[in-house]
Amino acid sequence: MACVPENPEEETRLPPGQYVPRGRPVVHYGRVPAFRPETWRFQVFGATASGRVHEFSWEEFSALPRITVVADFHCVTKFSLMGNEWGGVPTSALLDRVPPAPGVRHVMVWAEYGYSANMRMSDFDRPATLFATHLDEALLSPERGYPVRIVVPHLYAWKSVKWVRAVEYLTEDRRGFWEERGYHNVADPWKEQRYSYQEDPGDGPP
Ligand SMILES: Nc1nc2c(c(=O)[nH]1)N[C@H]1C(S)=C(S)[C@@H](COP(=O)(O)O)O[C@H]1N2
Ligand SMILES: [Mo]
Repeated sequence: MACVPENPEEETRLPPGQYVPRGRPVVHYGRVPAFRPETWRFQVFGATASGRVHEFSWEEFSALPRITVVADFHCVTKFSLMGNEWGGVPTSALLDRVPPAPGVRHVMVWAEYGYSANMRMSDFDRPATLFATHLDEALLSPERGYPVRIVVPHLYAWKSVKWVRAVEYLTEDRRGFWEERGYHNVADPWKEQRYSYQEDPGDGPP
């Protein structure tokens, strides 16, 4: 007997090669860091327009404008989490507060313990890309990135860095943690850009 999806529309929302798992897997490399609001800082460094490093305390970061985004989430290991409601600070608010220098085309997002992911400024700057503090109206749980993770819903989920501590503005592209270890520099799930051997010239640093 053919397996007919209950809601055919849900199926067209799945990028090629992805499936919806039973549970809601948590995935990361290494340990879950502790959050200490007094010492926590969010740094913006690299090619800022001012030439200076900008730091937000937890209080300052919490005062930034907020949005809600409903989006699906696609891990390169092929599971997708559908219809997540993320709440947090849009990347546009950060770009307004700390403008990049004119030549910035790429961004590196840094987490606790040195995990990182690079992305094009055009992906960072999308209206649905945000620094999420909430998932489905609750504070993020520690293992999902509390207090802040970036969510880049239109790229594979390794770009959605948990426990974000810094954003680096780049005038030249550089590979992050998984991009250095054989994963695709751009990571568009609709094009199945999983591995670096699939990259076309121009997709990544030389
Ligand atoms: N800091 C950090 N962020 C990370 C990772 C990681 O190892 N460290 N793993 C990524 C990967 S591969 C995925 S699939 C998602 C998983 O998010 P989830 O645990 O909320 O499902 O987090 C991403 N963000
Ligand atoms: Mo992943």
